[in-house]
Amino acid sequence: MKDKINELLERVENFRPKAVAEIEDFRVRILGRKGELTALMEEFKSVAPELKREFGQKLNELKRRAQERVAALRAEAEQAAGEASSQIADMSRPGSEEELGSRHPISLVRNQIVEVFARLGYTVADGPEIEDDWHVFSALNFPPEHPARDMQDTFFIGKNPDVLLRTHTSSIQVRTMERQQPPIRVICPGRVFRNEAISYRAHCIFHQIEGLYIDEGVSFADMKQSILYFAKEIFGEETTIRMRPSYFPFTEPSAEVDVSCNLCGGKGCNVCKGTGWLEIMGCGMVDPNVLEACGIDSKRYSGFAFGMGVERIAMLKYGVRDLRLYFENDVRFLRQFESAL
Ligand code: 2U9
Repeated sequence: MKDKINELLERVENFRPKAVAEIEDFRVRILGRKGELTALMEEFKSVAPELKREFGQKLNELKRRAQERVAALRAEAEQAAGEASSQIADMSRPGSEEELGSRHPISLVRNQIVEVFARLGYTVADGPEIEDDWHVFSALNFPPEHPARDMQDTFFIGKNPDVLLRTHTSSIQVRTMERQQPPIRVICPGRVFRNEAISYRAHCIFHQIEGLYIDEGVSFADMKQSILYFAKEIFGEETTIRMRPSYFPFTEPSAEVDVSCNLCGGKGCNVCKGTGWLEIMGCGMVDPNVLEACGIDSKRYSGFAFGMGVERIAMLKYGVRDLRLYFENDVRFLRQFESAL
């Protein structure tokens, strides 16, 4: 019996509940009517009279220690619960800090470009990413055999050759002209899709911004001045531009626009490959065939259009060497633009 008392005493002292409910279970198991201590009390009745005093004292001690332990554990649990609930109720506690996100560099640059043209009176127009042949190719004077119409360059949806992902945002301008007579001054930002191998300078999904200005008497000189203003606003006041003759089905004459390299000031470096110039966009006077296809009188009206890749502008502006970084969402890259407006 002595061993049983000692063993139970040890268990009482070492009892560490993992949950509040275990305290009551423990009390019932030891002190309850069918508990271990009650059983020992029963056993005590048949103890020899000369041992009764010693065992009686030991049993009383065990009972006292078990009751004290249960009371102490209950008090501890109540205090912990009180602290938790008072923490919730304390309205003066400082709140936990919310981590703020930041704009993606492509969004930042798109917004900057749109703002520059908004200052020149352009409004933003939008259109569908899934398009038809007319709005992406035919209305824009693409001949039937043009390579851009090929599966190699354009993503078609299913087997219907008239359902495709737009390869440029020009389809938005076509839709604008179909809806509205001049004067038209729109800026069209959006995602475009081309069946291209992904590399440091190309991606199958990228962002374009195109612009269109149509009115009576709009000239190539107007286009040059608008693009010079844009270049200075984006790359700095000291920036100069040059135009090189080019060809697009939808503009005639057409040109490619370079800005003076803002890294070397035009002297030549590895970014501008020693030329002092960086290509930023294409532009041209809207081909009369395109105006007519969209229901605009080409004898009365003329206009210019331009187009650029936002990733390319953002690469040149921020010195990013690999276009794939814009699509990987690595926070170590994105955090570098947190403070940009
Ligand atoms: C209409 C009429 C004319 C839009 C234009 C360009 C020149 C051009 C490229 C730049 C790099 C596309 O992202 S890129 O590959 N764009 O060079 N785009 S003129 O001309 C239009 C558009 C719509 C109705």
